[in-house]
Amino acid sequence: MSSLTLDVETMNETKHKRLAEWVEETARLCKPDRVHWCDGSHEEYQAMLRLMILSGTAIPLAEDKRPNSILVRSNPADVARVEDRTYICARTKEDAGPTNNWEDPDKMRQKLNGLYAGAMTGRTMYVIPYSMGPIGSPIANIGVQITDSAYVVANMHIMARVGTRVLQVLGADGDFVRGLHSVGAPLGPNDQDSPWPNNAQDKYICHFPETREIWSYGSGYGGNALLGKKCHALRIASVQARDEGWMAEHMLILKMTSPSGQVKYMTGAFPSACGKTNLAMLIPTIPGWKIQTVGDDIAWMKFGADGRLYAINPEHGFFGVAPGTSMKSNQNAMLTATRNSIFTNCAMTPDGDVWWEQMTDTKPPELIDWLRRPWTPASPRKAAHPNARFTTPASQCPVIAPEWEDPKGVPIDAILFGGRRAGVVPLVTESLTWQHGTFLGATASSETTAAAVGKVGQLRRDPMAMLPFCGYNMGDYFGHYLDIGKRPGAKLPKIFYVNWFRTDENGKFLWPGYGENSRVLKWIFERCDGKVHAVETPIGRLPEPADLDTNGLDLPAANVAKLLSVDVDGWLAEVPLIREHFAKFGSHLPEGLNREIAELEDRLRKAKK
Ligand code: SAT
Ligand code: MN
Repeated sequence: MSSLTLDVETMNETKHKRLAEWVEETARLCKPDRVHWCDGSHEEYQAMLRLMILSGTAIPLAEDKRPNSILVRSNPADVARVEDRTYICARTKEDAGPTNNWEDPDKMRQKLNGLYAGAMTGRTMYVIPYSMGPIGSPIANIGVQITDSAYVVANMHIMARVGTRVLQVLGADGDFVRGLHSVGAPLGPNDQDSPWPNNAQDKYICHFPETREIWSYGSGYGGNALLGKKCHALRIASVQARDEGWMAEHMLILKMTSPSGQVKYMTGAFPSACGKTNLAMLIPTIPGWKIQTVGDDIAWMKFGADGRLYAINPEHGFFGVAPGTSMKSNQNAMLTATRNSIFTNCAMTPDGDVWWEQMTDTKPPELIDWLRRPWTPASPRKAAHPNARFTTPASQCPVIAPEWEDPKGVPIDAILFGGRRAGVVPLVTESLTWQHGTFLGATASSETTAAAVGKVGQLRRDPMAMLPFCGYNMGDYFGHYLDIGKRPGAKLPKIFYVNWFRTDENGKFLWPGYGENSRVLKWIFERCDGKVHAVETPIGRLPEPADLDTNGLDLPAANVAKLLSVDVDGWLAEVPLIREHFAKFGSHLPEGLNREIAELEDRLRKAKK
């Protein structure tokens, strides 16, 4: 039996009968050696780090390099979200829709109950009360995650507000999302624990939207295991949002301030690992402009009394992709993760720091790679896993906006959609109407990244960057967007589509990206007030080269022209692909989107004549 126990003990302080009963029931099923109610204290966080270090899960990093930080290496079979093992167990297959895996809820419960039986033997069962969003905010929502992973507890401490103060808000009968998680690796009396326990045979990430439950089994990694994030804040919350008339979106939230002190808030939806964290913390290259961060991954938006959409960041930390992050590409993320951080699947330097691809211009002469093997620049392998991550407190971000924890949220002026597209899609497009903007979001497409298990670089439609995260029929989700747009008195944000990833014939990026994206944001900012020119084209409103601030940007005029041109033939070739994509949703596709594709085709054909 594992002799590792906690050196802080907490009691069940809840007066919530349903919660207490569920925890007892779960303990009877999973048979842990002990139950620990998380209080959310600093001491508890430190105890989790110590436990992980003692059990060989984590290595402490050098105090003079990354104070109070650890490196964790996962099992190579457990490195990313498992989309093919992720299920929406709605009452009917139709409710889950064509983009989700579905299984009958009763069947899935039966199967998982079998797997959970005795699954926590030899381990501690942790009960983590958490709030997604500032505690007590009218937009926030409470969940309780049960888990047998100390790694999950530590990560949840960073990513959400956790502990006793959440139980206080929950009171005796508050509603909460139930999340049950087990790594699926019970320990027998003589078993030696593995550094990264998980279940090699069975992994299930299941959602029961009607009862607001999450049952996760077999994986300890990221979105599979930190249930407050994608499972709760997107899949379950998207269902709550549909039912209650608000929006739960896979969006960063940023604050932009003009040289004259005017402020606008923007959200942006991009697929995993397409630069949301970079955009949220961007350092503008245009003089006098300022960008600050409210959130880097998820936005919950509700209408205020003034008819505007107010957004909160439900999270409390960043779970960012490490490779590619550097003082050049994202200085603010680097400065956030200098301390009190958890690094997963990064490489380690001989002096006890972490390293990953592109962190520095020159590669260190020797490293221990994420698979714990010696590594040198001559090694053919990558030193860090492409989906290596840092978990780091948002409050440490040098450009965190002072209002990032404002319980009422920030009023949104513009919504950005985007993806990674080498061709056809211009640098920026303003939608003609909310419905047209919904169409732009619904047809968003991107070349795949390493954030999910599967082939990298394949084109897939990723509507609103929600393909892996929408908890119900995506056709109905499009309908919900259109309903939001029809709300009486709504003062809606403008919707834009951006693509930083366009390349030339040789595969070279046409646009420098990163800080230079502020030029595009400036055009968007000024479009919100109608202060800058745009030209109406068949695909939407675009800046002409003169409308985009390219002062001091060393970019050939031909690049700018190409980035802002409308490839009529390319778009005409997209039309049947979009129709094919829409056809999947059958009768759930709202009529408004059918009209948009017909009108787009019509405008393109006229432009060709
Ligand atoms: O879902 S994760 O949190 O593991 C990462 C992502 O897909 O953005
Ligand atoms: Mn994400």
